[in-house]
Amino acid sequence: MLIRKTFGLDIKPSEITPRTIFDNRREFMRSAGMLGLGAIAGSVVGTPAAEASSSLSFSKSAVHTLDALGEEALTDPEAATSYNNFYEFGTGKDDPVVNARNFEPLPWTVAIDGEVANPGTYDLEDLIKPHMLEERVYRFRCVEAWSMVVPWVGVPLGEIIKRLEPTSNAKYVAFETLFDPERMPGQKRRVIPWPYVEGLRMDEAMNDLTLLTLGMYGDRLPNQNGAPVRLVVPWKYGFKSIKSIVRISFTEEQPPCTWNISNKREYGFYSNVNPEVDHPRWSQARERRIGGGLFTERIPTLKFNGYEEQVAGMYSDMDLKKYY
Ligand SMILES: Nc1nc2c(c(=O)[nH]1)N[C@H]1C(S)=C(S)[C@@H](COP(=O)(O)O)O[C@H]1N2
Ligand SMILES: [Mo]
Repeated sequence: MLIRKTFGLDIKPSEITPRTIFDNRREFMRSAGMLGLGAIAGSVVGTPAAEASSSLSFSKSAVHTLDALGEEALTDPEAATSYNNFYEFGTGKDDPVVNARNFEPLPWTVAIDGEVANPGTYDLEDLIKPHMLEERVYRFRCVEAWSMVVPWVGVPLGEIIKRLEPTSNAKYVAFETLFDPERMPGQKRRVIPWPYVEGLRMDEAMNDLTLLTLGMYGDRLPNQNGAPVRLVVPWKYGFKSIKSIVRISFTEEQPPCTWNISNKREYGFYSNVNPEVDHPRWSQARERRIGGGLFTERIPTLKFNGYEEQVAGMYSDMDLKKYY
């Protein structure tokens, strides 16, 4: 069950840090016995048009809590922002936080094209501004069997898609990461085909859980986590949650996906979290929450990462062993 709470709070981004938000939240969780208090900055000050694209500010904020998470602890933000997969900044888990340090994500535009009534190149702020920002605490499960629980901040992708008005031919949504080897030095080596691409079926893209994400822990996305805008698809393995998106295309055919192209046998298009279907080289039955130290016990992985109630209906007539 989803509980939606909305409220407006006017704090300037400079007045909050991820750490204080995190600590306040833990304090609140302890006292109220639940997850869900938080706010992302909302200050739309009369920014001159010429400067609008180098800042990101929003007038509204909201909190969206998944009560299914119960009292599961949030992952330490230190861990969630320093143990990353982001090959554009290196293949090691501790590479992105170092190599993305000088990446300047703003200004940022997103190209919208394909089977859609409102194509164009949108400034990120213009794409987001008409919508309500929400904070959502989601489990996030990498295909490599580590996981985390993160308060993301963003807009349900479906709301933006509705505004862009896809045509009746649009069956899929494709996403593309920035390709700029000078700014993303990992792209100087062809470890995977560049740019990183991903895709969702239209109903998956429209599902209320799918979040076009701009922040985490009450602040903007750190570069290593996919600044300034990424996808978070919590019932799928982490690689579907593509970072630093510069293009969203509406297509009739199933679009290519980076890991599926690179290794079809190991990574399918759907990639729903499924403890019953092992990766060819390891079990998917259990996972390790990051941030808990070396001896953290592995916990059972949940089907659809625990979001079965919200998403299983989309796959009811599909053999999930075949469509992995
Ligand atoms: N562009 C791009 N997006 C990406 C990746 C990447 O290498 N490049 N890695 C993916 C993988 S495998 C995971 S698990 C998540 C990791 O997100 P995090 O660093 O915020 O935990 O990002 C996904 N999105
Ligand atoms: Mo991953």
